[in-house]
Amino acid sequence: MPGTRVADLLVETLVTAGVRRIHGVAGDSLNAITDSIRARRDIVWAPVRHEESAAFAAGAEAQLTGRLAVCAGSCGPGNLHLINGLFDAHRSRAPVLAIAAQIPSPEIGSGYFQETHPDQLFRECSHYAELVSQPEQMPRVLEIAMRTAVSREGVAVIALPGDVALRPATAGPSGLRLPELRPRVRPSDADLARLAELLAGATRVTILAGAGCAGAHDALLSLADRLQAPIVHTLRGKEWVEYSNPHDVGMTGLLGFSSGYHALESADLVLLLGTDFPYRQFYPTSATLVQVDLRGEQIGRRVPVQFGVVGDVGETVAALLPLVTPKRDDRHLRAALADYAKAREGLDALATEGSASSKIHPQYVARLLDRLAKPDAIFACDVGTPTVWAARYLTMNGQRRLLGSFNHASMANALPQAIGAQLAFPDRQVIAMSGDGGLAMLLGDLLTLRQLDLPVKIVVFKNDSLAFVNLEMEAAGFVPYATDLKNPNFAAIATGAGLLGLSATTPDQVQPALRQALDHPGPALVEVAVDRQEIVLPPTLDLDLVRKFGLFVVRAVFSGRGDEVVDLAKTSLLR
Ligand SMILES: Cc1cc2nc3c(=O)[nH]c(=O)nc-3n(C[C@H](O)[C@H](O)[C@H](O)COP(=O)(O)OP(=O)(O)OC[C@H]3O[C@@H](n4cnc5c(N)ncnc54)[C@H](O)[C@@H]3O)c2cc1C
Ligand SMILES: Cc1ncc(C[n+]2csc(CCOP(=O)(O)OP(=O)(O)O)c2C)c(N)n1
Ligand SMILES: [Mg+2]
Repeated sequence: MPGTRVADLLVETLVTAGVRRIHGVAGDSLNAITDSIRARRDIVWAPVRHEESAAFAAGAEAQLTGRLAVCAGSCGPGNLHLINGLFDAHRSRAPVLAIAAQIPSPEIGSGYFQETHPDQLFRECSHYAELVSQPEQMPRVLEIAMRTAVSREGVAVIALPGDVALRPATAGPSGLRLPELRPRVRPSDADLARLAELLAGATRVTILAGAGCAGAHDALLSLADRLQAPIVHTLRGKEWVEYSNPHDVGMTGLLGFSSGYHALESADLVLLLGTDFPYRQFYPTSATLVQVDLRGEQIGRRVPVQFGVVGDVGETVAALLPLVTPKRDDRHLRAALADYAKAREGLDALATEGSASSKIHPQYVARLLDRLAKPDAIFACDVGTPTVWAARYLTMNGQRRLLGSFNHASMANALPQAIGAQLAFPDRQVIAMSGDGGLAMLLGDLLTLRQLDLPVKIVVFKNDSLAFVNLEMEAAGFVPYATDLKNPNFAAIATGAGLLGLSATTPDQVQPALRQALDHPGPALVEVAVDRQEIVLPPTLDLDLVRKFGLFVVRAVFSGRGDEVVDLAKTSLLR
């Protein structure tokens, strides 16, 4: 491409690799890139109002499509704003390329206006972060970054000074095609035989299934069937594991069900499949632990395991199945399923409309949303109590998707993730479950919905507080402080921003408002005044014990005293 600029080469390389948009906020140091995009029809600039939203949107796009997504920020503060969303993408293993424009190259190192060092700044939230200091590095450095993001599943960053982007390219495009298919990774025959032997020697096997089970639903169920094993899932495993699953006994963890916890605790062997479940307190204390993970470095990371194998869940289970002797005794499975039915009943009892004068239960809002949403809806839930309601009341079905900031746990993720989701899937229903704190944090990007004409639906759980933090404070024995929110009328703000803005303040208004919003062809926001006192505790116990146990768990988890949780569980409070 003689006569083209480095920026043109960059854009051409992205397009060839299948990239169709760059999320970002324009800026002087990005001029060459935006100008290059302006002249083309096969890629667009997707403008947001805060670069953090751009990174979250790219992360969402990458998680939903499994393909490389791209975001960009101008030099200094512009790309610095990307950082939180990039951490989220990286920890979610989303292949994202961030283009961090840099100050003019002759000024680097002088403490110049807006000077930062993106190649150093983003090191912690990326697999690769390099400065392009001369045209001769392009397109090679860009291609290395893209390949790294895709094959190592995470973030890669290139820092590109505005002046270098404007200089003539010295090479043509290489026609890079990104690897799309995963290699088939399965353990050795000897490892599979050992795995089968351990399974054969156990009488009560429970499977803990995580995000690594994506695409392995059938294999997972066949294995569980053969082992008469209940399947407990993690939050990131929910969308891949829970649906059409007669072995499902719920989630474990702080927001999980007591049945999930018990199914793990009462097993004599727990098989960890594609999970990096972080809370050590919730791993069983006496069972043999056996782990399958695509990445060797993940094995035994949370708790010591007796045996671990490197492999893709689907491939490993398929190769293992012929070696597994079917188990006949189904007592462990039956007990776990009965436990789960009880826990589920307890949760469902909380998701009711209540009397006309009662406050709106947030669980009811989530349950209604679940019922009213389309079979292939994409949900994004904010960190805070919306994560709890999503985990407990959304039903996945193999088509629906659930995004959150599950590993990084940043607030304000839902709206920008919904933006990325709707751009990638214009014809699907996209629903953000936002906290009032979370929505306010990146409120500016409400404007993006009109700017880009994205029919995203936002449901705001308006509890006038940072409720999740409130709960943490109470649980840890603090007097709640600094958690009250003086909220605006979000529906009016939405209306002012050109959205359909609705509010529900009594239980009977919730259903009509949600229906109207979901049926609306454009973007819509429904603020629901939910009860802020709603307790986020494991159900199935009488109220007093729920309080005691729930608060105790919260306290123990957040203070790291997990052994006490286990001790408490041993006294059978959970039963
Ligand atoms: C407020 C809040 C509360 C939360 N409470 C809970 C809770 O109570 N319970 C809960 O479960 N989570 C909870 N979470 C989420 C939690 O923090 C973790 O994000 C989640 O548990 C991780 O799930 P995972 O282990 O399945 O996914 P990841 O952490 O993403 O781990 C996936 C693992 O699978 C491996 N892998 C990927 N692909 C494959 C493959 N094809 N084959 C084999 N291995 C593969 C990866 O290498 C990795 O080790 C909460 C989050 C928030 C924000
Ligand atoms: C960026 C960021 N800041 C602070 C926190 C700590 N934090 C976790 S949940 C939460 C409250 C969220 O409030 P809101 O969005 O209103 O949801 P609620 O729990 O009230 O439903 C806070 C402050 C965080 N996780 N991320
Ligand atoms: Mg709130």
